[in-house]
Amino acid sequence: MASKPTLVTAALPYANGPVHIGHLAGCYIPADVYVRYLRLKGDDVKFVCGSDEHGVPITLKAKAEGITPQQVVDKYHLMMKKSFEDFGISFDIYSRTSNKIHHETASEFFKTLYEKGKFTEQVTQQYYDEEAKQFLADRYIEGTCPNCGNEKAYGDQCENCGSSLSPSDLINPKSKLSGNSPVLRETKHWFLPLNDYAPWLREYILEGHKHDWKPNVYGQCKSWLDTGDGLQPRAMTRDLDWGVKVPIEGSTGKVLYVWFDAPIGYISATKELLPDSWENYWKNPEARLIHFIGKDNIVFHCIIFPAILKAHGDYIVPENVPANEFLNLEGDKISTSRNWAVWLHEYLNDFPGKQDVLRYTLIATAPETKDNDFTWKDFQARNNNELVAILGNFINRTLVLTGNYFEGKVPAANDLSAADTELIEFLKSSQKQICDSIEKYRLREALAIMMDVARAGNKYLADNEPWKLIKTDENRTATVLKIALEVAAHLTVIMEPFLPHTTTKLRKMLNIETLGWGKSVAGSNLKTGHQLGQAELLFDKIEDEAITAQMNRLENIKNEKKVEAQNSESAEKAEQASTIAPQKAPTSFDDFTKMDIRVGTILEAERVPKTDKLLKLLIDTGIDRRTVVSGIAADFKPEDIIGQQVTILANLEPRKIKGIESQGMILMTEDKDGKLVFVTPSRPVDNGGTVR
Ligand code: B3M
Ligand code: ZN
Repeated sequence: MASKPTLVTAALPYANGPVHIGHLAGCYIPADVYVRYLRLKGDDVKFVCGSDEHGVPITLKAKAEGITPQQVVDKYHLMMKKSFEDFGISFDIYSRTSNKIHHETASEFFKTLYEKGKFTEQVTQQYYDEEAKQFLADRYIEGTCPNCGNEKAYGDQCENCGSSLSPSDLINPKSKLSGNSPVLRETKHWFLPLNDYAPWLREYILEGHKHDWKPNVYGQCKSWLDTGDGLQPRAMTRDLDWGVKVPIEGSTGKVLYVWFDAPIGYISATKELLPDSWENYWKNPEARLIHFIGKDNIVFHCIIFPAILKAHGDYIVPENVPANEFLNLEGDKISTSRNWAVWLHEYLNDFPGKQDVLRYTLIATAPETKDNDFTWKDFQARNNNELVAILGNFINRTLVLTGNYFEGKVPAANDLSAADTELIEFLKSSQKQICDSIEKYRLREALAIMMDVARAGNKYLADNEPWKLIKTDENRTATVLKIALEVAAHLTVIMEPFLPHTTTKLRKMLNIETLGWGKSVAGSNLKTGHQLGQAELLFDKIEDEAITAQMNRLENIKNEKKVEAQNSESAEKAEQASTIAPQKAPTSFDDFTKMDIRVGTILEAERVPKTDKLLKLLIDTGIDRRTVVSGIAADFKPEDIIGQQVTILANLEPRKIKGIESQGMILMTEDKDGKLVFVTPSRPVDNGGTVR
C-alpha cells in the first residue's frame, strides 16, 4: 500500500553564521534520521530546508561585519549548504528565502490573507531609535523579560523562557543600534489576531495531539494556551528595508515579519522542488507535515504558523513538531557570539572523514527530552569504546576471518544451533523495535538498539571463537561466519539512518546493494558463494592528543573571554581581575615550544570603528608586518602606543574580528586596578627576537 505523502522540514537556519553541533543535534540530524528511515521503507517522503535570509539577525550581522545583508546571506548560505552536505543531511532541496519563488509565494500568501480580511490594521506606538533613525523591530531591541527577568530578552522573544514577546513588553528597553533608550513613534502594521484562533488551537493541539506530540512540545503549548500567553494579536509586518516587501498599497518601507515569511519558505522550497505536485504535500488532507525544530522555535511552529495556515484555509497543518531541547558544550550554553561552539567546517578539518562519529555522538546524546551536554571526552569514549570496539571490531573480525578461511566468499550455513536461531530472531525483533522508536521520535533509543545488534554479533563471535573452531570443525566455522555475515548485512539496513557514510563503506565491503527496510530478510540476505569485497577498518581510534587539542582550544576561548571581561571598565570586574589566578594544569615543554612568541614593535594603531575595546595594530614582527586586533582600547590611546615594543604570540591561528583578520595576539598583563600593561623586554631588542 502506498504511504501517505509526507513532508519533513527542518528549521530554516538564519544565514548569519556557520553551522555548529548545536544546530545538527537540535534538528538536522533527527530530521535526517527520520527521513532516511522513511525512504528505506519506501515511503513517499520529501525533505525540505533552506537558509532563512531575512530578519534582524541578518541585518545585525551585516552591521557587525561591515558588509551588506546580501553579502552576509550569500556568504553563509553556501557555507551552511556545504556543511549539511558534508554531514550527510539528505535534503531533497536546500533552498533560500531570498529566491524569487519565495518572495512571490510569501507575498501571495500575505495578499490572500489580506484580501480575506484576516488581518487587523492598527496604528500603534513602536519604539524608534532617533540616532539611528529607525524603528526597532524584534532583535534590534533588547531588555528585561517580563516573565523570567532575563536581561537580554529580544523584542520578539525571550530565549531564556521561550515566551514570545513584543518590544513593548520589555522592561528597560535599549536599542541594539545605538545603545540608547528608544522613543515611541506611531506606525501602521497588519496584525494577525491570534486570540481569535485560541479555541481552534486548543482543539488542534490540546485535544488532537495530547498523546503523539513530545511532552516538552505539548507542555510548552499547553502552558501558552492555558495562560493565553503569546495569543495576542501579532504584527505580521515590520518597518525594515530588508525582507519581502509588503504587497499592499500604503506600505512603503515595510516588509513581512520574518516569522511570517520564513515558515512559508517550507512551501516555496517544496514548490521549487516539485513545481507540478507540491500541492500534494500541502493541500492534501491525507498528507503528513512534520517540522523538526529546536525548542526556541516551538511557539512559531505550533501556534503562529498553524494559525497562518488555518487563516488561509487551503493548507494542512503540522501533524507533529518534534522539537529537541538544547545541546550544551562542555557544560556551557553554545553561543555563536562567544565562539563557544564546535563548528562543522572546523571539525571536518580536524577529524577528516569522521562525520559519522559526530553523527553517532550527537544522536546518542541528543537533547530529546532535556538539555544535554556534548563533551570531547564523551565523544572520544563513544568512538573508541563503542564504534571501534564493538561495531568496527565485529565487522572487521567477520570479514577478515571469512577472507582467511573461505577466500572471502559467503560460506554455507549448516545445522543451526539454538543460539544461532536466537540471534537471527533478535535481528528481526530489534528491527521492529527500531521502527517503533523512530516513529515515536526516540532516536537515542533506536540508536542504542542498533548498537545492541552489533554488540550481539560481537558476543556471538566471542562465544563461538571461529578462530579456534577452524582447527577442528570447518563446517561449524562456516555456519558461524555465515551468521555473522548476515548480522553485518542486516546492519547495513538498520544502521543507514544513523551512519550513512559507514553504511556505504560496509555495503562495499560486503559487495551488496541497498537492501531496503522491508525487503531485507534478516538471516538470509546473502547467497552462499557470494564474493565479498575488500575488508577495511570502519573506524579508528581517536587518540588523547586530538581530544586535548580540542579541549585546549575551548580553554583558550574561555581565557580570551575572561580577559575581555577583565578589560571591561566596571569596578566590579576590575576587582575580579586583580585576584590572583590559580596555577593552571601542568603542560609539557613540547607544548610550550609550539608557541611562537616574539618581540615586535607597534607601527600603526587605530580604533576599530563601532567598538569600544578594539584597536587595529600594525606590528613589525621582525619576519613581517602584520595586523593584530587587540582588545586594549579602553586603556590605551592609539597615538600613545606607536613605537611601543611588545611581545606577540605570532603563530596563533588567524581570526576574523569585526571583519578584520587578526594575525596574532599581543601579550598583556594588568596592574592591581585592572589596567592593561604591555609585557615587553626589559630593554629594547631587535624585532623578531623569540621568547623562550
Ligand atoms: N531562522 C530561527 C533560528 O534559526 C529561524 C527558524 C526559521 S524556521 C521557519 O533559530
Ligand atoms: Zn523570559
